[in-house]
Amino acid sequence: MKLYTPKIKAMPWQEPAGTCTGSPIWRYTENPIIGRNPIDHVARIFNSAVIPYENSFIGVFRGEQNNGIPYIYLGRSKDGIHWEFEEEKITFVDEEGQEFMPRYAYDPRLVKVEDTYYIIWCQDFYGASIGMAKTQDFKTFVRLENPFLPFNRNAVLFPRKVNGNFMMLSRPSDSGHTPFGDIFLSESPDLVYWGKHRHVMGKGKEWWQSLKIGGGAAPIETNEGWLLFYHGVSGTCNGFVYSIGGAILDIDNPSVVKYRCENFLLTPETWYEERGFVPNVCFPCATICDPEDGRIAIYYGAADSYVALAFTRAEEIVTYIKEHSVLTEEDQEPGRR
Ligand code: BMA
Repeated sequence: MKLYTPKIKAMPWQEPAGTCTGSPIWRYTENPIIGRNPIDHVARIFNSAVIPYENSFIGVFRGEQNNGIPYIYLGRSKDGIHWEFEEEKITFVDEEGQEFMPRYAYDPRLVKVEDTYYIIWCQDFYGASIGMAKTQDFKTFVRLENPFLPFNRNAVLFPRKVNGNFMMLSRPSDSGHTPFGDIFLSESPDLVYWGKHRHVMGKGKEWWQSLKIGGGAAPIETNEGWLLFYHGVSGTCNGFVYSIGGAILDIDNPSVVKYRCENFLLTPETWYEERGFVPNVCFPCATICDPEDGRIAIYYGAADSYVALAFTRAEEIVTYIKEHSVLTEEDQEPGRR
């Protein structure tokens, strides 16, 4: 099993305390790693993304301010577990360097492609849609054109170009608490013009992902294909339940799903996942991988209130996804036109 991810010096890690039940993913015993009121005027941090940076870690965090408006905050950590946040939200600028803030910003992903870091989030663009910015030094954050028309959420950039183009997953939606949603793929030569839109996968027959799905962490390149941790939602009589699912996409044609696990990999069952501002939410947004030994740390938002960590090993999780793979015809085709 090979992971084609950048070499790292260290990563957050804990061996499983007991045997895993179900999938080979285990939670960090000190979860949640970010608790309530982490910054003076921010009530909750959740659904956030991190990346190794200069021998330590840096991240973009969804901070729900006391007035209820979400913005993105920068955080730094030596170990990927204990985080220090900047007091002020990230200031985005336009190409001329003038301040250019979205009205709100939530669920950021953070992906490095070549020598640039990209932040992709959900914002108001006449309704919920995708915003994007780039940085090389985590001091200046230049906003890019909005990649998609409204309404859209859960955009996830691939960590490298495929067939010469940037690739992005997204989930077209409505402007509210969308009761539907499939994952689509779009390509761009320049991060301005997006096209060649293809369907990747739809909601599943399985109850835990039967309402909608959405991209989670940036896909991880492996010798089996792109390993994708995504979220799957079921609509219960008492509201939505968000679980973590796993799939492997074709390396050269990521709109083709090679394997898709019929079981959830992680579903709300601890107090910090079941209890909070929105109960029963496990929302993956980032991973840190060690290509030397296949360790993977998964960062996920819990109950729209906390950030939590879970761990797995590439070999074990890929084997599990393959052994429990159930594909629909739609999953296997490159997408209708
Ligand atoms: C989705 C997004 C996420 C959130 C989830 C559960 O629509 O808004 O930010 O975690 O709902 O509330």
